[in-house]
Amino acid sequence: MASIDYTERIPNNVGLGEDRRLQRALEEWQPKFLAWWQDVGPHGFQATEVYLRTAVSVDPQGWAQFGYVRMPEYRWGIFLAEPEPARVIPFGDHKGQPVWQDVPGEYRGVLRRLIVTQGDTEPASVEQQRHLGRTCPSLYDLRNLFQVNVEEGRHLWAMVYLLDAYFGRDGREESEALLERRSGDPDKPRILGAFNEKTLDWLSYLMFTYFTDRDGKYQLASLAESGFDPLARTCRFMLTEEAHHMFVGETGVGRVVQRTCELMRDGRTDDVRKHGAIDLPTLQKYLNFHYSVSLDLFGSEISTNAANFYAMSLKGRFEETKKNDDHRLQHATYPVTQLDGEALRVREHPALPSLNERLRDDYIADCQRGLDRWNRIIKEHGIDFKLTLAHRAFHRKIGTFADVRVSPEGRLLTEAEWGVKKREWLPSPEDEAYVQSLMQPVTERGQFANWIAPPARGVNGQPVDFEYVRLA
Ligand code: BYC
Repeated sequence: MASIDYTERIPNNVGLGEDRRLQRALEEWQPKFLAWWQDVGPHGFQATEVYLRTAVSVDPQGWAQFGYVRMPEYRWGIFLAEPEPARVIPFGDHKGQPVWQDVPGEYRGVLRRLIVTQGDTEPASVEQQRHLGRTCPSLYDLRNLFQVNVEEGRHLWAMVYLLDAYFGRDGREESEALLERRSGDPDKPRILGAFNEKTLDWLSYLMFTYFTDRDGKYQLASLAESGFDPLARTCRFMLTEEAHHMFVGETGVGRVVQRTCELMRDGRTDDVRKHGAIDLPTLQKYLNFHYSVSLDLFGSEISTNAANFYAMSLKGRFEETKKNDDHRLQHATYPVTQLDGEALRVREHPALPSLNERLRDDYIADCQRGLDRWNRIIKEHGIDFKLTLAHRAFHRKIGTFADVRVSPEGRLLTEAEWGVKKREWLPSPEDEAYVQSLMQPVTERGQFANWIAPPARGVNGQPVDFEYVRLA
Protein backbone atom coordinates (compact mmCIF):
# COMPACT_ATOMS: atom_id res chain seq x y z
CA MET A 1 0.00 0.00 0.00
CA ALA A 2 1.33 3.41 -0.97
CA SER A 3 0.99 5.40 2.21
CA ILE A 4 1.69 9.07 2.39
CA ASP A 5 4.40 10.59 4.53
CA TYR A 6 2.68 13.03 6.87
CA THR A 7 5.75 13.76 8.95
CA GLU A 8 7.02 16.09 6.22
CA ARG A 9 5.99 19.73 6.01
CA ILE A 10 4.49 18.90 2.62
CA PRO A 11 2.81 15.47 2.78
CA ASN A 12 3.84 13.44 -0.24
CA ASN A 13 4.46 10.01 -1.68
CA VAL A 14 7.17 11.13 -4.10
CA GLY A 15 10.16 11.00 -1.74
CA LEU A 16 10.31 14.79 -1.57
CA GLY A 17 12.76 14.63 1.36
CA GLU A 18 15.39 13.16 -0.97
CA ASP A 19 15.28 16.07 -3.39
CA ARG A 20 16.43 19.11 -1.43
CA ARG A 21 16.17 21.53 -4.35
CA LEU A 22 12.60 20.62 -5.12
CA GLN A 23 11.67 20.50 -1.47
CA ARG A 24 13.02 24.02 -0.99
CA ALA A 25 11.17 25.33 -4.05
CA LEU A 26 7.88 23.87 -2.84
CA GLU A 27 8.44 25.03 0.73
CA GLU A 28 8.94 28.52 -0.62
CA TRP A 29 5.73 28.28 -2.60
CA GLN A 30 3.72 26.88 0.33
CA PRO A 31 3.31 30.18 2.29
CA LYS A 32 2.33 31.93 -0.94
CA PHE A 33 -0.32 29.31 -1.53
CA LEU A 34 -1.61 29.77 2.03
CA ALA A 35 -1.68 33.55 1.60
CA TRP A 36 -3.66 33.05 -1.62
CA TRP A 37 -6.04 30.68 0.21
CA GLN A 38 -6.59 33.22 3.00
CA ASP A 39 -7.03 36.01 0.51
CA VAL A 40 -9.45 34.48 -2.01
CA GLY A 41 -10.39 31.08 -0.54
CA PRO A 42 -13.71 30.40 1.26
CA HIS A 43 -14.75 33.73 2.75
CA GLY A 44 -15.67 33.84 6.43
CA PHE A 45 -14.88 30.21 7.30
CA GLN A 46 -11.12 30.10 7.65
CA ALA A 47 -11.28 29.44 11.40
CA THR A 48 -14.20 27.01 11.22
CA GLU A 49 -13.84 23.28 11.86
CA VAL A 50 -15.11 21.23 8.93
CA TYR A 51 -15.60 17.46 8.69
CA LEU A 52 -13.24 16.80 5.77
CA ARG A 53 -11.61 13.85 4.12
CA THR A 54 -7.87 13.88 3.68
CA ALA A 55 -5.92 11.51 1.44
CA VAL A 56 -3.78 9.12 3.48
CA SER A 57 -2.91 6.66 0.76
CA VAL A 58 -3.24 6.34 -2.98
CA ASP A 59 -4.75 2.90 -2.71
CA PRO A 60 -8.20 3.09 -4.36
CA GLN A 61 -9.57 1.01 -1.45
CA GLY A 62 -9.58 3.14 1.67
CA TRP A 63 -7.47 6.07 0.54
CA ALA A 64 -9.01 8.73 2.74
CA GLN A 65 -9.61 9.54 6.37
CA PHE A 66 -12.31 11.84 7.78
CA GLY A 67 -12.09 14.29 10.63
CA TYR A 68 -12.56 17.91 11.70
CA VAL A 69 -10.05 20.28 10.15
CA ARG A 70 -9.77 24.05 9.86
CA MET A 71 -9.31 24.60 6.15
CA PRO A 72 -6.01 26.53 6.29
CA GLU A 73 -4.66 23.56 8.27
CA TYR A 74 -5.70 21.03 5.62
CA ARG A 75 -2.70 18.86 4.66
CA TRP A 76 -2.34 19.78 1.01
CA GLY A 77 0.28 17.56 -0.51
CA ILE A 78 1.62 15.70 -3.50
CA PHE A 79 0.15 12.32 -4.26
CA LEU A 80 0.77 10.33 -7.40
CA ALA A 81 -0.90 7.02 -8.25
CA GLU A 82 1.44 4.05 -8.05
CA PRO A 83 3.60 3.56 -11.15
CA GLU A 84 2.43 0.88 -13.55
CA PRO A 85 5.39 -1.47 -14.00
CA ALA A 86 6.87 -1.46 -17.51
CA ARG A 87 4.24 0.96 -18.78
CA VAL A 88 4.65 1.86 -22.45
CA ILE A 89 3.33 4.92 -24.26
CA PRO A 90 -0.15 3.95 -25.42
CA PHE A 91 -0.66 6.29 -28.41
CA GLY A 92 0.82 8.80 -30.82
CA ASP A 93 4.16 8.89 -32.61
CA HIS A 94 5.94 7.34 -29.61
CA LYS A 95 3.47 4.51 -29.14
CA GLY A 96 5.13 1.38 -27.77
CA GLN A 97 8.18 3.16 -26.32
CA PRO A 98 8.74 3.11 -22.56
CA VAL A 99 6.96 6.04 -20.87
CA TRP A 100 9.07 9.13 -20.12
CA GLN A 101 10.11 9.85 -16.57
CA ASP A 102 11.45 13.20 -17.71
CA VAL A 103 10.17 15.83 -20.10
CA PRO A 104 11.36 15.26 -23.66
CA GLY A 105 13.23 18.46 -24.53
CA GLU A 106 11.38 19.08 -27.79
CA TYR A 107 7.96 18.95 -26.06
CA ARG A 108 8.84 21.08 -23.10
CA GLY A 109 6.89 24.20 -24.11
CA VAL A 110 3.77 22.33 -25.17
CA LEU A 111 3.70 20.15 -22.09
CA ARG A 112 4.22 23.10 -19.79
CA ARG A 113 1.31 24.88 -21.40
CA LEU A 114 -0.99 21.88 -20.98
CA ILE A 115 -0.05 21.60 -17.30
CA VAL A 116 -0.47 25.32 -16.71
CA THR A 117 -3.90 25.33 -18.39
CA GLN A 118 -5.03 22.41 -16.26
CA GLY A 119 -3.50 23.94 -13.12
CA ASP A 120 -5.11 27.32 -13.72
CA THR A 121 -8.65 25.94 -13.49
CA GLU A 122 -8.13 24.62 -9.96
CA PRO A 123 -7.54 27.86 -8.03
CA ALA A 124 -10.00 29.58 -10.38
CA SER A 125 -12.89 27.44 -9.16
CA VAL A 126 -12.01 28.15 -5.51
CA GLU A 127 -12.08 31.88 -6.28
CA GLN A 128 -15.39 31.55 -8.10
CA GLN A 129 -17.01 29.81 -5.14
CA ARG A 130 -15.57 31.84 -2.30
CA HIS A 131 -18.75 33.63 -1.28
CA LEU A 132 -21.10 30.66 -1.40
CA GLY A 133 -20.53 29.60 2.21
CA ARG A 134 -22.64 32.35 3.65
CA THR A 135 -25.77 31.25 1.74
CA CYS A 136 -25.47 27.49 2.23
CA PRO A 137 -28.69 25.43 2.07
CA SER A 138 -27.46 23.12 4.87
CA LEU A 139 -24.40 22.09 6.87
CA TYR A 140 -24.18 18.98 4.71
CA ASP A 141 -23.92 21.07 1.55
CA LEU A 142 -21.56 23.54 3.18
CA ARG A 143 -19.20 20.72 4.08
CA ASN A 144 -19.32 19.35 0.55
CA LEU A 145 -18.50 22.78 -0.85
CA PHE A 146 -15.45 23.04 1.37
CA GLN A 147 -14.39 19.49 0.52
CA VAL A 148 -14.47 20.38 -3.15
CA ASN A 149 -12.57 23.62 -2.48
CA VAL A 150 -9.71 22.04 -0.52
CA GLU A 151 -9.36 19.33 -3.15
CA GLU A 152 -9.21 21.89 -5.95
CA GLY A 153 -6.45 23.44 -3.88
CA ARG A 154 -4.73 20.07 -3.79
CA HIS A 155 -5.09 19.72 -7.54
CA LEU A 156 -3.27 23.00 -7.87
CA TRP A 157 -0.49 21.48 -5.72
CA ALA A 158 -0.45 18.50 -8.08
CA MET A 159 0.26 20.71 -11.11
CA VAL A 160 2.71 22.94 -9.24
CA TYR A 161 4.67 19.85 -8.25
CA LEU A 162 5.03 18.91 -11.93
CA LEU A 163 6.05 22.44 -12.88
CA ASP A 164 8.62 22.76 -10.10
CA ALA A 165 9.98 19.24 -10.42
CA TYR A 166 10.33 19.10 -14.20
CA PHE A 167 10.45 22.60 -15.67
CA GLY A 168 13.16 24.39 -13.69
CA ARG A 169 13.00 28.15 -13.44
CA ASP A 170 10.19 28.48 -16.04
CA GLY A 171 8.14 26.06 -14.00
CA ARG A 172 8.66 28.04 -10.81
CA GLU A 173 7.60 31.21 -12.58
CA GLU A 174 4.45 29.50 -13.81
CA SER A 175 3.74 28.30 -10.26
CA GLU A 176 3.86 31.88 -9.04
CA ALA A 177 1.67 33.06 -11.91
CA LEU A 178 -0.96 30.45 -10.99
CA LEU A 179 -1.43 32.32 -7.71
CA GLU A 180 -1.47 35.72 -9.38
CA ARG A 181 -4.20 35.36 -12.00
CA ARG A 182 -7.72 35.87 -10.66
CA SER A 183 -11.06 34.54 -11.85
CA GLY A 184 -13.01 37.30 -13.60
CA ASP A 185 -10.27 39.93 -13.28
CA PRO A 186 -10.13 41.79 -16.61
CA ASP A 187 -6.42 42.56 -16.17
CA LYS A 188 -5.23 39.09 -15.13
CA PRO A 189 -8.04 36.64 -15.90
CA ARG A 190 -7.92 32.87 -15.60
CA ILE A 191 -7.03 31.15 -18.87
CA LEU A 192 -10.27 29.40 -19.86
CA GLY A 193 -13.61 31.13 -20.34
CA ALA A 194 -15.84 29.21 -17.91
CA PHE A 195 -13.43 29.91 -15.08
CA ASN A 196 -14.01 33.62 -15.32
CA GLU A 197 -17.79 33.36 -14.92
CA LYS A 198 -19.25 34.22 -11.53
CA THR A 199 -20.73 31.50 -9.33
CA LEU A 200 -23.26 33.64 -7.51
CA ASP A 201 -25.66 31.08 -6.15
CA TRP A 202 -25.90 27.44 -5.20
CA LEU A 203 -27.89 26.40 -8.23
CA SER A 204 -25.03 27.67 -10.42
CA TYR A 205 -22.56 25.89 -8.18
CA LEU A 206 -24.39 22.56 -8.44
CA MET A 207 -24.61 22.93 -12.22
CA PHE A 208 -20.91 23.83 -12.29
CA THR A 209 -19.94 20.73 -10.34
CA TYR A 210 -22.08 18.61 -12.65
CA PHE A 211 -21.03 20.10 -15.99
CA THR A 212 -17.69 21.83 -15.49
CA ASP A 213 -16.12 19.34 -13.11
CA ARG A 214 -17.12 16.71 -15.63
CA ASP A 215 -14.98 18.49 -18.22
CA GLY A 216 -12.26 18.07 -15.60
CA LYS A 217 -12.91 14.34 -15.58
CA TYR A 218 -12.49 14.06 -19.36
CA GLN A 219 -9.44 16.31 -19.57
CA LEU A 220 -7.76 14.54 -16.66
CA ALA A 221 -8.59 11.14 -18.11
CA SER A 222 -6.95 12.17 -21.42
CA LEU A 223 -3.88 13.45 -19.59
CA ALA A 224 -3.83 10.27 -17.48
CA GLU A 225 -2.92 8.45 -20.74
CA SER A 226 0.10 10.71 -21.28
CA GLY A 227 3.49 9.34 -22.25
CA PHE A 228 4.93 11.68 -19.61
CA ASP A 229 4.42 9.29 -16.73
CA PRO A 230 4.50 11.75 -13.79
CA LEU A 231 1.60 13.63 -15.41
CA ALA A 232 -0.30 10.39 -16.05
CA ARG A 233 0.13 9.25 -12.43
CA THR A 234 -0.81 12.65 -11.02
CA CYS A 235 -3.98 12.79 -13.08
CA ARG A 236 -4.93 9.24 -12.16
CA PHE A 237 -5.00 10.12 -8.49
CA MET A 238 -6.79 13.43 -9.13
CA LEU A 239 -9.58 11.48 -10.84
CA THR A 240 -10.22 9.61 -7.59
CA GLU A 241 -10.93 12.92 -5.84
CA GLU A 242 -12.80 14.34 -8.82
CA ALA A 243 -15.50 11.67 -8.58
CA HIS A 244 -16.84 13.28 -5.41
CA HIS A 245 -17.12 16.67 -7.10
CA MET A 246 -19.34 15.27 -9.81
CA PHE A 247 -21.33 13.37 -7.19
CA VAL A 248 -22.03 16.72 -5.51
CA GLY A 249 -23.34 18.06 -8.82
CA GLU A 250 -25.38 15.08 -9.84
CA THR A 251 -27.04 14.47 -6.50
CA GLY A 252 -27.31 18.20 -5.84
CA VAL A 253 -29.22 18.99 -9.02
CA GLY A 254 -31.21 15.76 -8.47
CA ARG A 255 -32.24 17.01 -5.02
CA VAL A 256 -33.39 20.33 -6.47
CA VAL A 257 -35.43 18.47 -9.09
CA GLN A 258 -36.84 16.21 -6.36
CA ARG A 259 -37.93 19.13 -4.18
CA THR A 260 -39.52 20.97 -7.11
CA CYS A 261 -41.41 17.88 -8.18
CA GLU A 262 -42.68 17.21 -4.63
CA LEU A 263 -44.07 20.74 -4.44
CA MET A 264 -45.60 20.47 -7.93
CA ARG A 265 -47.29 17.19 -7.06
CA ASP A 266 -48.43 18.06 -3.56
CA GLY A 267 -49.51 21.61 -4.42
CA ARG A 268 -50.98 20.53 -7.78
CA THR A 269 -49.27 23.46 -9.43
CA ASP A 270 -46.51 24.31 -11.89
CA ASP A 271 -45.93 27.61 -10.14
CA VAL A 272 -43.50 26.43 -7.48
CA ARG A 273 -41.96 29.87 -7.19
CA LYS A 274 -44.84 30.80 -4.92
CA HIS A 275 -43.66 27.99 -2.63
CA GLY A 276 -40.06 29.24 -2.75
CA ALA A 277 -38.68 26.54 -5.05
CA ILE A 278 -37.03 26.53 -8.45
CA ASP A 279 -39.38 25.76 -11.33
CA LEU A 280 -38.28 23.24 -13.95
CA PRO A 281 -38.07 25.78 -16.83
CA THR A 282 -35.64 27.86 -14.75
CA LEU A 283 -33.59 24.74 -14.01
CA GLN A 284 -33.48 24.07 -17.73
CA LYS A 285 -32.11 27.57 -18.37
CA TYR A 286 -29.34 27.18 -15.81
CA LEU A 287 -28.56 23.80 -17.27
CA ASN A 288 -28.33 25.33 -20.78
CA PHE A 289 -25.92 27.95 -19.57
CA HIS A 290 -23.52 25.69 -17.70
CA TYR A 291 -23.62 22.99 -20.33
CA SER A 292 -22.78 25.38 -23.14
CA VAL A 293 -19.92 27.13 -21.34
CA SER A 294 -18.54 23.72 -20.40
CA LEU A 295 -18.70 22.55 -24.04
CA ASP A 296 -16.43 25.48 -24.85
CA LEU A 297 -13.78 24.07 -22.52
CA PHE A 298 -13.00 21.32 -25.02
CA GLY A 299 -11.58 23.86 -27.50
CA SER A 300 -12.23 24.17 -31.25
CA GLU A 301 -13.76 21.33 -33.25
CA ILE A 302 -10.79 21.31 -35.55
CA SER A 303 -7.59 21.96 -33.65
CA THR A 304 -3.98 21.59 -34.68
CA ASN A 305 -3.07 21.88 -31.02
CA ALA A 306 -5.14 18.79 -30.23
CA ALA A 307 -3.57 16.89 -33.15
CA ASN A 308 -0.09 17.83 -31.92
CA PHE A 309 -0.81 16.91 -28.29
CA TYR A 310 -1.81 13.47 -29.50
CA ALA A 311 0.93 12.93 -32.09
CA MET A 312 3.47 13.97 -29.45
CA SER A 313 2.02 11.30 -27.13
CA LEU A 314 1.23 13.93 -24.50
CA LYS A 315 -2.60 13.89 -24.34
CA GLY A 316 -4.59 10.83 -25.37
CA ARG A 317 -8.25 10.05 -25.83
CA PHE A 318 -10.71 9.13 -23.10
CA GLU A 319 -10.03 5.46 -22.31
CA GLU A 320 -7.29 5.38 -24.93
CA THR A 321 -6.05 1.94 -23.99
CA LYS A 322 -9.52 0.41 -24.41
CA LYS A 323 -9.89 1.65 -28.00
CA ASN A 324 -9.55 -0.96 -30.64
CA ASP A 325 -7.53 0.83 -33.35
CA ASP A 326 -3.94 1.73 -34.21
CA HIS A 327 -3.70 4.52 -31.56
CA ARG A 328 -1.96 6.73 -34.11
CA LEU A 329 -4.98 7.86 -36.13
CA GLN A 330 -2.98 9.23 -39.03
CA HIS A 331 -5.33 7.75 -41.60
CA ALA A 332 -8.55 7.68 -39.60
CA THR A 333 -11.48 10.08 -39.85
CA TYR A 334 -14.08 11.28 -37.37
CA PRO A 335 -17.54 12.82 -37.90
CA VAL A 336 -17.58 16.48 -36.88
CA THR A 337 -20.57 18.84 -36.87
CA GLN A 338 -19.61 22.10 -38.48
CA LEU A 339 -21.05 25.27 -39.84
CA ASP A 340 -21.38 24.91 -43.58
CA GLY A 341 -22.66 28.15 -45.07
CA GLU A 342 -26.19 28.45 -43.74
CA ALA A 343 -26.43 25.00 -42.24
CA LEU A 344 -24.96 22.74 -39.57
CA ARG A 345 -23.62 19.57 -41.16
CA VAL A 346 -21.83 16.46 -40.01
CA ARG A 347 -18.76 15.66 -42.13
CA GLU A 348 -15.93 13.19 -41.82
CA HIS A 349 -12.69 14.95 -40.92
CA PRO A 350 -9.15 13.73 -40.34
CA ALA A 351 -9.24 12.17 -36.88
CA LEU A 352 -6.20 13.87 -35.38
CA PRO A 353 -7.36 17.49 -35.56
CA SER A 354 -10.87 16.30 -34.52
CA LEU A 355 -9.76 15.04 -31.13
CA ASN A 356 -11.31 17.90 -29.15
CA GLU A 357 -14.65 17.06 -30.76
CA ARG A 358 -14.27 13.38 -30.02
CA LEU A 359 -13.63 14.14 -26.35
CA ARG A 360 -16.59 16.50 -26.37
CA ASP A 361 -18.74 13.64 -27.74
CA ASP A 362 -17.64 11.35 -24.89
CA TYR A 363 -18.49 14.13 -22.47
CA ILE A 364 -21.91 14.80 -24.01
CA ALA A 365 -22.88 11.14 -23.69
CA ASP A 366 -21.83 11.18 -20.04
CA CYS A 367 -23.78 14.40 -19.36
CA GLN A 368 -26.91 12.80 -20.81
CA ARG A 369 -26.76 9.97 -18.26
CA GLY A 370 -27.32 12.43 -15.41
CA LEU A 371 -30.21 14.05 -17.22
CA ASP A 372 -31.79 10.64 -17.67
CA ARG A 373 -31.60 10.14 -13.91
CA TRP A 374 -33.11 13.57 -13.21
CA ASN A 375 -35.84 12.92 -15.76
CA ARG A 376 -36.68 9.68 -13.98
CA ILE A 377 -37.32 11.67 -10.79
CA ILE A 378 -39.66 13.96 -12.74
CA LYS A 379 -41.48 11.01 -14.25
CA GLU A 380 -41.84 9.26 -10.90
CA HIS A 381 -43.76 12.30 -9.70
CA GLY A 382 -46.16 11.98 -12.64
CA ILE A 383 -44.97 15.23 -14.19
CA ASP A 384 -44.87 15.75 -17.93
CA PHE A 385 -41.55 17.56 -18.39
CA LYS A 386 -38.17 16.55 -19.69
CA LEU A 387 -34.82 18.22 -19.12
CA THR A 388 -32.74 18.20 -22.29
CA LEU A 389 -29.22 18.96 -23.43
CA ALA A 390 -29.12 21.80 -25.92
CA HIS A 391 -27.62 21.32 -29.38
CA ARG A 392 -23.83 21.50 -29.27
CA ALA A 393 -23.89 24.71 -31.32
CA PHE A 394 -26.09 26.57 -28.83
CA HIS A 395 -24.52 29.57 -27.03
CA ARG A 396 -20.93 28.81 -27.91
CA LYS A 397 -18.01 31.20 -27.66
CA ILE A 398 -15.21 28.90 -28.84
CA GLY A 399 -14.94 27.11 -32.17
CA THR A 400 -16.92 27.08 -35.37
CA PHE A 401 -20.20 28.10 -33.72
CA ALA A 402 -18.82 31.13 -31.90
CA ASP A 403 -20.02 33.52 -34.60
CA VAL A 404 -23.54 32.23 -35.10
CA ARG A 405 -26.73 32.16 -33.07
CA VAL A 406 -28.33 28.75 -32.71
CA SER A 407 -31.44 27.61 -30.84
CA PRO A 408 -31.28 24.74 -28.31
CA GLU A 409 -32.80 22.53 -31.03
CA GLY A 410 -29.97 23.39 -33.42
CA ARG A 411 -31.73 25.92 -35.69
CA LEU A 412 -29.65 28.81 -37.01
CA LEU A 413 -31.13 32.13 -35.94
CA THR A 414 -30.81 35.76 -36.92
CA GLU A 415 -29.44 38.14 -34.31
CA ALA A 416 -32.95 39.59 -33.97
CA GLU A 417 -34.53 36.18 -33.34
CA TRP A 418 -31.85 35.39 -30.79
CA GLY A 419 -32.50 38.73 -29.03
CA VAL A 420 -36.17 37.89 -28.67
CA LYS A 421 -35.77 34.26 -27.62
CA LYS A 422 -32.65 34.14 -25.49
CA ARG A 423 -34.54 34.93 -22.29
CA GLU A 424 -36.46 31.67 -22.78
CA TRP A 425 -33.24 29.69 -23.02
CA LEU A 426 -30.75 31.31 -20.66
CA PRO A 427 -31.29 32.69 -17.15
CA SER A 428 -32.70 36.22 -17.40
CA PRO A 429 -31.78 38.91 -14.86
CA GLU A 430 -35.19 38.22 -13.25
CA ASP A 431 -34.48 34.49 -12.99
CA GLU A 432 -31.11 35.22 -11.44
CA ALA A 433 -32.64 37.68 -8.99
CA TYR A 434 -35.27 35.09 -8.06
CA VAL A 435 -32.76 32.28 -7.55
CA GLN A 436 -30.55 34.58 -5.53
CA SER A 437 -33.53 35.59 -3.37
CA LEU A 438 -33.79 31.93 -2.30
CA MET A 439 -30.19 31.82 -1.13
CA GLN A 440 -30.85 32.28 2.58
CA PRO A 441 -28.46 30.36 4.81
CA VAL A 442 -29.74 27.30 6.65
CA THR A 443 -27.26 26.25 9.32
CA GLU A 444 -29.29 24.25 11.85
CA ARG A 445 -28.24 20.60 11.97
CA GLY A 446 -30.39 18.38 9.76
CA GLN A 447 -32.29 21.33 8.26
CA PHE A 448 -32.38 22.09 4.52
CA ALA A 449 -33.41 25.12 2.50
CA ASN A 450 -36.88 24.80 1.08
CA TRP A 451 -35.66 24.64 -2.55
CA ILE A 452 -33.58 21.48 -2.15
CA ALA A 453 -34.45 18.01 -0.80
CA PRO A 454 -32.20 16.40 1.84
CA PRO A 455 -29.69 13.85 0.51
CA ALA A 456 -30.45 10.14 0.67
CA ARG A 457 -27.55 9.61 3.10
CA GLY A 458 -24.84 11.50 4.94
CA VAL A 459 -21.08 11.60 4.45
CA ASN A 460 -18.86 8.66 5.42
CA GLY A 461 -21.71 6.79 7.14
CA GLN A 462 -22.63 9.78 9.32
CA PRO A 463 -26.30 10.72 9.67
CA VAL A 464 -27.73 13.51 7.53
CA ASP A 465 -28.15 15.68 10.66
CA PHE A 466 -24.50 15.31 11.66
CA GLU A 467 -22.63 18.49 12.59
CA TYR A 468 -20.67 18.61 9.35
CA VAL A 469 -19.44 22.12 10.04
CA ARG A 470 -18.91 23.45 13.58
CA LEU A 471 -20.15 26.99 13.41
CA ALA A 472 -19.30 29.17 16.38
N1 BYC B 1 -11.44 29.61 -23.15
O1 BYC B 1 -6.94 24.65 -30.70
P1 BYC B 1 -7.89 25.25 -29.74
C1 BYC B 1 -11.04 21.16 -14.56
C2 BYC B 1 -7.78 28.89 -26.72
S1 BYC B 1 -11.57 21.58 -16.11
C3 BYC B 1 -10.43 30.43 -23.54
O2 BYC B 1 -9.30 25.27 -30.02
P2 BYC B 1 -6.90 23.51 -27.81
C4 BYC B 1 -11.82 21.68 -13.43
C5 BYC B 1 -6.62 27.94 -26.73
O3 BYC B 1 -5.89 28.00 -25.50
C6 BYC B 1 -10.35 20.87 -17.22
N2 BYC B 1 -9.54 30.12 -24.50
O4 BYC B 1 -7.75 24.67 -28.30
C7 BYC B 1 -13.18 21.74 -13.46
C8 BYC B 1 -5.85 28.39 -27.94
O5 BYC B 1 -5.06 29.51 -27.59
P3 BYC B 1 -3.78 29.93 -28.47
C9 BYC B 1 -9.16 21.76 -17.49
C10 BYC B 1 -9.65 28.91 -25.10
O6 BYC B 1 -5.59 24.07 -27.41
C11 BYC B 1 -13.89 22.28 -12.40
C12 BYC B 1 -6.93 28.87 -28.89
O7 BYC B 1 -8.08 29.13 -28.07
N3 BYC B 1 -8.14 21.05 -18.20
O8 BYC B 1 -10.08 20.48 -14.41
O9 BYC B 1 -6.97 22.36 -28.71
C13 BYC B 1 -13.21 22.77 -11.29
C14 BYC B 1 -7.28 27.86 -29.97
O10 BYC B 1 -7.36 26.65 -29.30
C15 BYC B 1 -10.66 27.99 -24.75
C16 BYC B 1 -7.80 21.27 -19.45
O11 BYC B 1 -8.31 22.14 -20.08
C17 BYC B 1 -11.58 28.40 -23.73
N4 BYC B 1 -12.60 27.60 -23.34
O12 BYC B 1 -7.80 23.08 -26.57
C18 BYC B 1 -11.83 22.73 -11.27
C19 BYC B 1 -6.72 20.35 -20.04
N5 BYC B 1 -10.52 26.90 -25.52
O13 BYC B 1 -2.96 28.68 -28.67
C20 BYC B 1 -11.12 22.16 -12.32
C21 BYC B 1 -5.57 21.05 -20.63
C22 BYC B 1 -9.48 27.11 -26.32
O14 BYC B 1 -4.32 30.46 -29.75
N6 BYC B 1 -5.93 21.92 -21.75
N7 BYC B 1 -8.94 28.30 -26.05
O15 BYC B 1 -3.11 30.96 -27.58
C23 BYC B 1 -6.14 21.49 -23.00
O16 BYC B 1 -6.10 20.33 -23.30
C24 BYC B 1 -6.40 22.53 -24.06
O17 BYC B 1 -5.72 23.69 -23.71
C25 BYC B 1 -7.90 22.86 -24.25
C26 BYC B 1 -8.00 23.81 -25.46
C27 BYC B 1 -8.71 21.59 -24.49
C28 BYC B 1 -8.48 23.61 -23.08
